[in-house]
Amino acid sequence: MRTKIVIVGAGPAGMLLSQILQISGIDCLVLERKSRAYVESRVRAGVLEQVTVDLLERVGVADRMRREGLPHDGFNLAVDGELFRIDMTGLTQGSKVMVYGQTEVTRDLIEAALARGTQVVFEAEDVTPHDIEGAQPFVTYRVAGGETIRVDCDFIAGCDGFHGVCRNAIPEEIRRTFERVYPFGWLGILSEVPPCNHELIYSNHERGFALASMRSRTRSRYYIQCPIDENLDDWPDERIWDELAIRLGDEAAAHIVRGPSFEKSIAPLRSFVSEPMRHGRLFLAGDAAHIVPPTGAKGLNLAASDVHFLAEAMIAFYKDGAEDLLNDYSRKALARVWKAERFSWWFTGITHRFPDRNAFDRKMQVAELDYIRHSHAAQITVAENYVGLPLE
Ligand code: RFL
Ligand code: PHB
Repeated sequence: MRTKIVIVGAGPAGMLLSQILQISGIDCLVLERKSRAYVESRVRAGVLEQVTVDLLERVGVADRMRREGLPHDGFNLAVDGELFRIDMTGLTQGSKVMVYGQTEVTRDLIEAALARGTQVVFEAEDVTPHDIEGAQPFVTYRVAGGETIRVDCDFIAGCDGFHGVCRNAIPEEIRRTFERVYPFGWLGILSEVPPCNHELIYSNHERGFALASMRSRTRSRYYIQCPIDENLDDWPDERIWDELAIRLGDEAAAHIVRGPSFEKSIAPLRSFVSEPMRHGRLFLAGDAAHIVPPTGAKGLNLAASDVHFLAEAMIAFYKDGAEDLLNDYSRKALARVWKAERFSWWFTGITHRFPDRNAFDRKMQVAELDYIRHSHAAQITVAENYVGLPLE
């Protein structure tokens, strides 16, 4: 079997890439380890930058997002329960973000891909890239324990997330990794109740960070910082609601509507980058190459901007054989990745409680948030990063 590009992973990075290529007339095949139902039910990010929205528009997968997504032009920061607003749209040249769940983005992308006839193999086992340093790379996989299938291709796109196989196909002596693991996690819940505020609230509280987010006008997403080894059984819904009410403060708590959670999980926080993002005929995109802590809502958006750069490079290659964009992919993508890493690390640093920090450090956090509250210049910096830096 032969195709131009084998895409490993049917997450947002892989599915977006497949759709841009398909529309551009470039054959591709997507190989996904999990089932369609599993991929479509993973609950993750919720905030889309304009860059991501534009890409979804471009591949014709924006109808439901336009109908059901919530455009936001501001968000709130809180210190010990006192809120102040960052007017994203007023502080940038009119930029907004779109609140629309990653679960929905993935569903829309998979549905569109299948309708368009894109080949997506779910439950592909033992997916393995081969000969990435040569001119004729190929990928092998199996379905339901059957025979090994070989797919020859021009390029392999490693969109297989942090636990995928593609990153490790780059020889160890070429790869450099940079990492910070945070000594806490986020306990997140989804509940079918109206959000406590029409905009997000990121709260720094003595007891730890809290975030009030949403999926729709009737569905709330809340997070609280917790120890990484916390047992979910110790967090019945009532305890989570009580903690949210304290950490988000009286003003927000007055509007919290409690209800049963229908999803509850703890996510670890990590900053991670693997360089380079290209080796030979293998290109990495999204979580396969980098992870950010979720505080800046950048993970999914970085996956989308990587795909933008990679798709442009592949389209140029098939149009007139030009390799300069392919050669520049890693540099270009990493320049944006590192700036989002910096923002997510910084935002995590000023909003969370670190077990090894003392009362002085907390005073520094409060002073920094107070500075942001009263400085137009500081607010512009926060807003321009939050809405997403330009692609160049
Ligand atoms: P994904 O979404 O992880 O998709 C990778 C896909 O590759 C498949 N795969 C393989 N397929 C074939 N063979 C193999 N050997 C394979 N190994 C893996 C996987 O099954 C999967 O379908 O990566 P992608 O496409 O790069 O997208 C990135 C985003 O998903 C990610 O950045 C964000 O979701 C990160 N993230 C969050 N970002 C935010 O902006 N806000 C959030 O609130 C937020 N919450 C989260 C998150 C990531 C989490 N993870 C990864 C554990 C919460 C969690 C729990
Ligand atoms: C979410 O709604 O899941 C969400 C929103 C903002 C973040 C992280 C997660 O920074």
